[in-house]
Formats: sequence, structure tokens, C-alpha cells
Amino acid sequence: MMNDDVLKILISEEEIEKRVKELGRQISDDYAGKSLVVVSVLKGSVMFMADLLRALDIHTEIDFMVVSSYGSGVVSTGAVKMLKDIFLPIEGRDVLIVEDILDTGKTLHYIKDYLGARKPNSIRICTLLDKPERREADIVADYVGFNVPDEFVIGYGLDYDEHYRNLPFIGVLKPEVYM
Ligand code: PRP
Ligand code: 7HP
Repeated sequence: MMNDDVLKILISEEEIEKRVKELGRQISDDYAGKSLVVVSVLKGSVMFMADLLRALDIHTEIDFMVVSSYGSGVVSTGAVKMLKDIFLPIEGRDVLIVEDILDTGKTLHYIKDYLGARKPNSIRICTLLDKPERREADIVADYVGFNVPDEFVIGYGLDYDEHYRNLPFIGVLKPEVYM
């Protein structure tokens, strides 16, 4: 079974649920009385986006974008490509970008510049996971769920070679899975 490939669980389903609710409360307080455009970066952020949205008690409009920076392996090529843009106009709007993981930072650096060029009123980043040790681009998230060590993680949206996104926790795979 899929779970047999997991070496260890780093962040449990219960810990994720609790932290997402906290983030939702914090973001709702920070944007109280405002309406937010929430942009999910597919595909990794699907689970987090779905849960975070339900933890928000403010008016939102949602949109999705697809960029590609990774191949099928565990090492980033670093080249970011726009594959699907958002549909909503964002000029003058408050925008929150939702990501599953901030790693080298190249993806979010590119996205922030790309959306920032449309003159939103504000643009912030909410990432479930942050791997600060790996940072190469100058980018800081405004909301972070958890800091994680420099290990390749899977689950709750995050994949290895497109698999394991449907695990309900964040975990690390057994080395033999990569071989
Ligand atoms: C992953 C993740 C982030 C990015 C982070 O996306 O979802 O978008 O890598 O890495 P970086 O900080 O080093 O740029 P990926 O390209 O694997 O696509 P996916 O979301 O479809 O899994
Ligand atoms: C991207 C990514 N995808 C899955 N697991 C990780 O640890 C990752 N870092 N960057």
C-alpha cells in the first residue's frame, strides 16, 4: 500500500488541521473588512488551499495558476515557466498567494514579480511549509504553517513524481522509493 513507502511522518493530520485553522484566524484578522483574491499555485497547494479557504472568515474570490519549475525528480531545474495564468483582474486588489512549500524561493519570486506587475494594492504569500535552509531567491513568506528541515517531503498536496499528494500528512519517503 502507499503508506508502506513512508519512512516517517513529519507533520500529522491533526497538527496540520490545527495550524491551518490558526492561519485562517490570523489572515481573517489581518484582512478584516476587506475582500481578498486568493491565488492557489497548482498542483501542490490544492489540499492547503481547500482547507485554508474554509478557515477564512472574510470575503474572498479564488483563482488558480500553474507554473512549472521542477522536473519529475527531487532536484529543481530552477527555470520557472508560466503554464496557466489567473483569470481575475487584480489591479488595486489585495492578493494572497497560497503555496504548499517555499524551497529555493525561485517559484514564488517569479510569481510575486509576475502578479506584482499588475499593480495589486497588496500582495502577500502564505505557504504551508518553509525550508529556509534551501533559500536562493530573496523571498520571505508573510504566513508560514511550519518550517521543515532540508528533506524531501511528500503528502497533503506535495508529490514525488506526481505521487503521494493524497497522503493526509506530511512525511518523508523511504530511500529505496527514489532508487
Ligand atoms: C513545487 C512547490 C512550489 C515549488 C517550490 O512545485 O509546489 O511551487 O516547487 O520550490 P522553489 O521554492 O524551489 O521554487 P512543483 O514545480 O513541484 O509543482 P507542483 O506544485 O505541481 O508539485
Ligand atoms: C518542491 C518540493 N516538492 C515536494 N517535496 C519537497 O520537499 C519539495 N521541495 N520543493
